[in-house]
Formats: sequence, C-alpha cells, structure tokens
Amino acid sequence: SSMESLSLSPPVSPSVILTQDELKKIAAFKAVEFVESGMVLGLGTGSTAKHAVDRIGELLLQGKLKNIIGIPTSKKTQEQALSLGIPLSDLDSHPTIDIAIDGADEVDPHLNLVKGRGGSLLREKMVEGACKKFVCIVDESKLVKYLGGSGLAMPVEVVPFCWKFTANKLQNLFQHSGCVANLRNDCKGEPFVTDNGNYIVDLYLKKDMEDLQVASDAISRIAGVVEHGMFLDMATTVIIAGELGITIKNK
Ligand code: ABF
Repeated sequence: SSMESLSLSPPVSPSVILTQDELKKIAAFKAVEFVESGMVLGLGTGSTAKHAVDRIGELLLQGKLKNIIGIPTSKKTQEQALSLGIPLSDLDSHPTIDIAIDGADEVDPHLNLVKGRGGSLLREKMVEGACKKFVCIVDESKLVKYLGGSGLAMPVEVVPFCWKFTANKLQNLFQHSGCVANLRNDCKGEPFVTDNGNYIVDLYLKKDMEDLQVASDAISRIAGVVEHGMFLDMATTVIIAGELGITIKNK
C-alpha cells in the first residue's frame, strides 16, 4: 500500500504535508515491522496505538502473521482487537510479553515518557513493565525537553475515596513548581472513571521536576495513589514520525 512505501522511504517530498494522524500511522506501521509470528504482544491504547492494532489485525488476516497473542492495555483496545479477530489473553496467563507497542503524550531526550492522557496508564504500565521490548510510537509533536514540558497534564490514577485529600497531597508535593492538581472530568462533567474504577488527577507543573525518580517515588508513596503516568526508563525503542521522515531511538 502507499502507507508501506511512505514508512519505508522517508523523507517524502517536502511539498507533501502529512497530517498528524498520518504521522501517527507511519510510526505505528514501522513498529509493527518488529513483530514476528508466535509473539505475545502488548497492545497499546490511543489514536497512535490504534493504527498498530489495526495493522496487526490486517497482517493476521493476510496470513503474514501467525499465532499472535495480544494483551490489551484497555477495554477499548480489547474491543478493537476482538473486532479484528486478534486472539487475546492477559498477564496472569502470559507474564512475559515479547513486544508492546504503545503511544505516549510526551517523550524526553532520555526516552522517559508521560502517558495517561488517554486514561489507561495503570494497565499500560503493568503490561509494558512486563515486556522484553517496549516500542513507543509518536509523531514529533510529542517530543519535549523535559517531562511536563508540554504544559499539558501529568496524570495520576487515584482511588475515588477522598480524592480531594489525595489531590491536595499531590499538589503540595510539587508546590515549589507551582503545581495545580485537577480532577479529570468526562464529557458530561462527571469524574472520569478509569477501566479500574478509579479517578484521574491531572497535575500541571510549571517547572522541570529535575530528579524524575525522586518525583516518581514521592508520588507513589501517597496512599491514595494507584499509579502515575511517568514511565521512566521503560521504552526500549521510540519511533518518531516527522515531516522529514522517521527517527528510531534505542535505549
Ligand atoms: C496512550 O494513548 C496513552 O498512554 C497516552 O496517554 C495516549 C496517547 O494518545 P494518542 O496516541 O492518541 O496521542 O498511549
């Protein structure tokens, strides 16, 4: 298809401006080139990962991939994979995954990530923490100098019980960086509920967190916190699709 040749022969003519969704698709298709028959695959969530799952389904249908087992990172991806006929399982039965392919909200120069604006960070962290290779796929708009640097949210999954108490603890933790903590709402103005029945508190940081591991540990120590969206030292490969072509960065 034309998509294949695009992904194989960047850069495209400079007069062709690709949309963000086309860039996401290019990164996703490139990642699926790492997939081989017989593999257990972590299936990501979000508009970028969706292209990868579609592609895996397509290759299965064409018989170019065989005996794949998918481990979905969300109910949404589970539904998509089922509709494509991708055989599914879970971490209980498959505690080791060969390759996970998933998007991200931010990628820093050390390949640390912010994830979770799609709300699936807990299952993503469990699945991607269990894989030999985690291929993160992004368009170039996701690149930041430091985590939080996009000015967008750093998501934290919290238990609904006294979420304000937990949100205040989170805000106080990063008070020195002018942090604001907001409960995420759904389109009806109700609290957004994750696949695990929890809430999301979005942190807005005005400054670099500097020591990410210290920040990560401090967030995790708050009792009402289930998991947070900083994925430190987890991506083994990041595929970045930009107007000038594909860049692949390896750990
Ligand atoms: C998942 O989808 C999440 O970790 C991240 O929040 C989001 C990225 O979405 P998109 O690919 O739609 O930008 O990868």
